[in-house]
Amino acid sequence: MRVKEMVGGERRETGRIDVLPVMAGPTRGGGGGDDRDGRGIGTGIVTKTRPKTKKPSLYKVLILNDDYTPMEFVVHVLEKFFHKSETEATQIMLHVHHKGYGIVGTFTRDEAETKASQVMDYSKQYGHPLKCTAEPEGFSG
Ligand code: TYC
Repeated sequence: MRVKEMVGGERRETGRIDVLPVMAGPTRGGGGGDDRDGRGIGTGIVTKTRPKTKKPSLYKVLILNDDYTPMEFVVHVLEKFFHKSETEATQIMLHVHHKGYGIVGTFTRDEAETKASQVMDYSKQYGHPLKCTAEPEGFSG
């Protein structure tokens, strides 16, 4: 039975319900009556429902090289949107400058798409063509 489907949440419920037996001891007195099954009153099986959860799929955020965005601006973007230190931001920027692209971080789909849009909107505001994309983890083309 399908219960709930959420896109991009922290942890996604997949819809199946687990029924867990829970230990239950006698609830009254100490070994008094009988509930016709010989085990005494209050010894039935208690069940508890627990929705099965699944980790959300992850997305990589990449930045792409271009010939026009200033290096200092790329470093600034990595500090501002991805909380990189100046040293790490500079290393990532140089990697992208030489290799053409680089992974900046891994996020839920929603976070990754939001970061990519924020970076491109911000860069555009400053007149730079910096491109940033969100790709599913494991995607290689
Ligand atoms: N290639 C750019 C330059 O020489 C610098 C740059 C680095 C641009 C990384 C984009 O994602 C980028 N000014």
